[in-house]
Amino acid sequence: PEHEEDDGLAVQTGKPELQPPARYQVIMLNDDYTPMDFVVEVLEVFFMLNREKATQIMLRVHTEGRAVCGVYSRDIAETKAAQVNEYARECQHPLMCQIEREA
Ligand code: TYC
Repeated sequence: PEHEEDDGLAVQTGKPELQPPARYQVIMLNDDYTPMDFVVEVLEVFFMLNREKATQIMLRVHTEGRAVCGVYSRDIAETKAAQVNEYARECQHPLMCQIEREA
């Protein structure tokens, strides 16, 4: 027939073409200058964490150098990291977030 149904598999590889959207971790990095209270506030406001969870993550960043604040679609992760970095800069703190694609 002239028209075949799309079976959802790529021609070359035979693998499914529709992948679930990739997930991205927003990772907060330690520094020597940003006040702990400021980091906790950022985690509460931008990642919707309660005081207890925000404090746990802040302390993990402080002791281990970095920690995951949340996992999102690429757009949301990029936006959250940019918002944190912009807000920290406005407040003249070196606090930084970056994003990493999950394996
Ligand atoms: N290390 C900082 C201090 O001693 C606190 C801090 C925690 C900074 C977490 C950044 O992402 C961070 N004041």
